[in-house]
Amino acid sequence: MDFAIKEVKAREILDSRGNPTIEVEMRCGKSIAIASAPSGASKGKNEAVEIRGGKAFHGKSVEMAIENVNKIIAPALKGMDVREQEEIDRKLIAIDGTKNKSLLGGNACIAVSMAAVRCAALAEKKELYEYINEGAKLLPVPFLNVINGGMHAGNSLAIQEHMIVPIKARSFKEAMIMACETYYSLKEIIKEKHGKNAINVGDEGGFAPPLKSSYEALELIMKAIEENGYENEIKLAIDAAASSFFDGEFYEIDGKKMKDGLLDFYIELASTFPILSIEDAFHEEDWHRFAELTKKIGNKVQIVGDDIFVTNPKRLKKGIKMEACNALLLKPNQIGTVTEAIEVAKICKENGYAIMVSHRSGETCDDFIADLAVAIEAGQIKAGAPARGERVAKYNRLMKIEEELEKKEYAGIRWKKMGL
Ligand code: 2PG
Ligand code: MG
Repeated sequence: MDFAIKEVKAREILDSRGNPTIEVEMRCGKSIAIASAPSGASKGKNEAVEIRGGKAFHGKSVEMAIENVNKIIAPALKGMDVREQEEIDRKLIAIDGTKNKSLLGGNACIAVSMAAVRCAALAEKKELYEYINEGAKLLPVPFLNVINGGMHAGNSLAIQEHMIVPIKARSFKEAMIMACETYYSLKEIIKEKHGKNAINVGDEGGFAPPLKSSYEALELIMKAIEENGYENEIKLAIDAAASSFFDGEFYEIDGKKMKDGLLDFYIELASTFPILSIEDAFHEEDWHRFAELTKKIGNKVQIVGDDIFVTNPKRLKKGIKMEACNALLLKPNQIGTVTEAIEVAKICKENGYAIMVSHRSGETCDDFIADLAVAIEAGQIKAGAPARGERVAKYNRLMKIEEELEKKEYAGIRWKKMGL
């Protein structure tokens, strides 16, 4: 068997917002793998840098990142053993030489890194999740964003994501059935209350009704859950993405300006609704408020760090030390290589942090994160609403994995141990 990398080439494709992104094709022997980079709208300041520019696409072209793959990365990786993922990723890190992949581009690096894992799995004739972890069997609980706000929607909701979490399903498939049924009901409820203009969807496939507050949004979702009789099975979660409504001094949310009051706002919200997880409750440098929230309600609510950690081991370690959160949002493109993302997951496990693998608001139909979530036994994944091709690609892949696995477990069962 020939495992030497023969060819690496990149091209420009479009993501779910019509923005250009990078797709990488890698070949070793007869195995050809492709992978593409997703892209965020509510990006953390400390994420790996996406290289964009030029005239086309209003300056958003990724041609320069593509050139980096074709002219710099490809010759450097040629001949390397595709199974040596760490060596491949270390090489990318070394060539780049910056703290935030700003020379090669985080978008170039992650697409190459993902293509390499996939190519190795193909060459070994294994499924991707199985190749990364032979013993993987844990299907994640899906977090489905059914009402979009913030930077993902054209409405006035400050909170970016209002999610349903079918923790009490018996399998991943059953979780998806419950989620879809709730989603259909929610559509009817919104239509009835706010008219048919209100059922258009946002970037992640959730509805984007013209609501004024997240209380209203969560009430509508609760109604949809109750109509289906799932009030024991489905809980709620939010991603505030609070950096996007912080003006440097105040948080402006649901028509009010707050500072310390935001902490009480979340406590109140979590005592009114069955919320089991709150992500990015504060802006990305508000470490102390994160720690205070975790201290106050972290025993019953998962406090997830996204922009605050940006899947970066240094920032995660600081957070662990400060007890800022109790969970991390894992987005491989925030750090730029699969090896580093897996390292971050390891640090989480060693320190009792939960892990939620995540898509980006700008996505392609690449389903890499579905396999990754199973492989690292994250137990949680968020990939948007059960609508729009780039969102369901991940959920469909997980249903297939569930069907394939002989020994399997749905992570909802594990959450029971946390009293949820
Ligand atoms: C988030 C993500 C994904 P974006 O904030 O968690 O939902 O959004 O990709 O825009 O950063
Ligand atoms: Mg987030």
